[in-house]
Amino acid sequence: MAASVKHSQRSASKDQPGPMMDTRRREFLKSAAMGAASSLVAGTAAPSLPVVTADEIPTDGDQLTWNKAPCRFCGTGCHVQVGVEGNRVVAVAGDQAADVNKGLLCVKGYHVGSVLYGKDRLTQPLLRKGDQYVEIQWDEAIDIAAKRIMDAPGEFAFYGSGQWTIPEGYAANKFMKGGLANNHIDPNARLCMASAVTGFLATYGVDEPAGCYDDLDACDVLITWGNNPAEMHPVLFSRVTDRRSKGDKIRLIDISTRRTRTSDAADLYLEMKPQGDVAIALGIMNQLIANETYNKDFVEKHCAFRALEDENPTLKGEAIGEDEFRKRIAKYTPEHVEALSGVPAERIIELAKLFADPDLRITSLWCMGMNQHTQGTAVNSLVHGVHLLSGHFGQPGDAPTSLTGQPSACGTVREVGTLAHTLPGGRVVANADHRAHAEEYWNLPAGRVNPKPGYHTVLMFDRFTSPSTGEGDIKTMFVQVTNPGQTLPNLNKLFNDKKDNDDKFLIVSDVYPTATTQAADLILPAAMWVEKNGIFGNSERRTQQWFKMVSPPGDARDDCWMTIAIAHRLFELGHPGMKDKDGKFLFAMQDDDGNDVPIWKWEHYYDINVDQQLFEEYRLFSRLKHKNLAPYEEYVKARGLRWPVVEQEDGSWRETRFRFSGFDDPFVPEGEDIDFYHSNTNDGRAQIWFHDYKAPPEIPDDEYPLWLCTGRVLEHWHSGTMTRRIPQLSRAMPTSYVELHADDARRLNVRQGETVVVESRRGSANFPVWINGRGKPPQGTLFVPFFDETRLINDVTLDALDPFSKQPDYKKCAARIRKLSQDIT
Ligand code: MGD
Ligand code: MGD
Ligand code: SF4
Ligand code: MOS
Repeated sequence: MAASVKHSQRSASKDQPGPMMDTRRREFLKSAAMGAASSLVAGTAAPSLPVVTADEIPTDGDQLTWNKAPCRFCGTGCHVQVGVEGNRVVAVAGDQAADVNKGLLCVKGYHVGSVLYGKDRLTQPLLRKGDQYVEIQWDEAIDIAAKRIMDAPGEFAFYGSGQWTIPEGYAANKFMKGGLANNHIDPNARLCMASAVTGFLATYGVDEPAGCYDDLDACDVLITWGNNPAEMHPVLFSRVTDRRSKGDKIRLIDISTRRTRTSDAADLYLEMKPQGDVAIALGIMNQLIANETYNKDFVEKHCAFRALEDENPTLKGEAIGEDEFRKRIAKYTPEHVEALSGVPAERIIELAKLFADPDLRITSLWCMGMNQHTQGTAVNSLVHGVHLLSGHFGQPGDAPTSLTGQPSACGTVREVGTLAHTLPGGRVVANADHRAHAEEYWNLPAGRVNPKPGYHTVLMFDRFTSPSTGEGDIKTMFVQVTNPGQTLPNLNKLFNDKKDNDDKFLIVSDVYPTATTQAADLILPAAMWVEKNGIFGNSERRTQQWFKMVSPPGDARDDCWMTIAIAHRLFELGHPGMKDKDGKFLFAMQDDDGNDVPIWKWEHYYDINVDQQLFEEYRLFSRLKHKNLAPYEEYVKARGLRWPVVEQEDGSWRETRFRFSGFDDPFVPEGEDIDFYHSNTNDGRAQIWFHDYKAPPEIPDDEYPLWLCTGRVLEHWHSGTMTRRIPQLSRAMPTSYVELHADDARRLNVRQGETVVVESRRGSANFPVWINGRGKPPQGTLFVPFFDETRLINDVTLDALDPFSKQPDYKKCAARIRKLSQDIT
């Protein structure tokens, strides 16, 4: 287990109490944050918020060097100050100069330094020989990977991550789409953000939120649509709840399928049935129209109405008139919505009244509840539609905001375009002009980039591990910074077969042994976080840079280097795609004096700043769709900048907080209040969509009578590989569990703490029971977090997809519970 990293124990800013007092308060906050979990069986904890106060950075005494970095964990994008002594991270403090967190951190951020120091870090490349792994040298490892690819370049797939840094994702994307002319590259964010992307594209014609975190400082009402920011974006959430202690009147409304810590902090908790969000959004629009309380002026000037085509529906849909919209929405009366969602009709009317009030500022937040959804594209579009129809858009505090979860799901996946159908800068492989631009910037012969989208995540694994037809045309896969062996849905279908299939070759780069490395043929040890240079892009379009501060352990190396080294080996083997138009290596780089630097040799990788060179090249793409980025050097100075970042007459660089709003966005023409300048209808308008409610893909029945929802907890990060190695976090939340309603427990005759089997039509796993725990699911519903590799809930989950985003629904399927040693109860 990890050696603990100290936190600086000095007093915080001037309005906080002195050192002694402050330390005690901090300890109190820390223990309050974690108390619930350690008492898994003992009951509930106080609903205090899991945020720890700022530390002042010690400037005297200690021999520490301090440097800034974004936190390794969530999409909030807090900045930390990292204290290094003798090639070791020994202290971490909240960064008071950072706009996002102003010195605050949650428990994960507070302990982030310890992620580096788990005792079982991978330090040497490992090759599978039968049942054994043997240590090999890097040259051999790179050679093996390159030769597998060379044998069948079109049958190779790259599975990446929203935890890739921007240069890592950019290099992987260029290697695949520009080098191999193979679009089989997709990231884990397909499991996470894909429906948010399709929702933005369908509505505004361009991806990513218009608003930013400043909305949380200005809103009067905050609505959370089935997300739990109190645990998943804690510092961000505290930005709102802190306003209450300053006397601000702010109304928090939590719409959710189970009671969470976010519900505990809310003024109003509305419990909905799974998929009820679609009906609720339709119900609000129904009332705005029926009562003529929508914002006629805003709609007339800035919006158009749209719906899916009757036959062969597409993401673009077709125009419908306002009359047609009125006709279709008429059926979603409050009573009908109550029947579909379980939320009382009068509450729907109340929500509609809030949106009808032009004097309120209303912000909506959502995350996985709306994205991991077979109607994910629909519900994302509908919630944007509620804001557009009511005109709650484009002023500080009035915003529909989709949160991202991973530290760089926006930066590396959406902006760099590492999805199977995208190119950097918000562009797509299917568009000839977009391909031509990519070929120009990459100096490639015309026609190199393949117009056909590659396989999305679920299909990629289907074609690799357990093809529904034939033997599957993906023969070799490279997995970087993600752990699909634990986190894909329906693992028995999509992953577990790999273990017995020697024909397929799995290359995995990770920092620790995981459920995925267990099935790997070649394991590559990676450098992580401040062991390398990096850039992340957070939820509010903020791009954040950091420098390498310590060396990685043993022979662990940067992911970006691995990609470039494999590309260079392919170049040596004569793969034509690894050359540009002039015959030069795809990733050829020079130093300031114009000398070639062999960056594919590890000993030369840090002779120059590879991140900077890749970023400057990538920056060209950012200007094509008004996602302008500043030069690398600007990010070195700042605690992140929100794009579009545009150069001013005095040579300074200005970020944008409110996109499409005339008062802030430099791309809105002078004198306009709002301009949707990437409108799908080419007329500056956003689309208000109509979608019908559809039932969830699997519904409890006699055989599997319970709803199963899965998700996360405060202390752990996804598959737990990092946080379970941090003793403080692991002690606080040692094991996964199943949350169960007390009445269900009584009926099923199971007790608090007893281990039960949770099973579905696809598989099963065992969990201890937690009744009246941190989250409280309603009767007939279970909740299981997925961080525990000893209890794989994804053997149970469903792989049903949204038809447009191809994102699976991890939030609802039919399940049952039985006692470990008994038949079905
Ligand atoms: P989850 O636990 O995945 O969290 O952040 P969230 O989305 O906030 O989602 C659980 C919620 O889904 C439940 O509260 C439930 O109400 C809702 N839900 C279930 N069914 C439905 C439905 O039909 N409709 C709607 N609208 N809601 C429904 C996820 C985010 O967290 C992500 S994506 C990542 S990548 C990060 N991961 C992460 C982590 O692993 N640990 C911690 N501590 N923080 C994290 N932050 C990020
Ligand atoms: P992580 O644990 O974040 O989970 O799923 P994953 O991305 O699979 O995996 C990151 C891996 O990278 C870890 O194994 C870590 O040890 C390793 N790592 C850390 N730093 C580095 C580095 O610098 N280099 C390399 N090479 N490796 C590194 C997340 C996925 O899970 C997401 S994003 C979502 S939204 C889904 N949510 C979800 C859910 O809500 N419910 C259920 N049941 N399953 C889910 N799965 C999905
Ligand atoms: Fe890190 Fe997210 Fe916690 Fe901030 S809120 S400290 S980014 S885990
Ligand atoms: Mo969750 S991409 O991975 O934002």
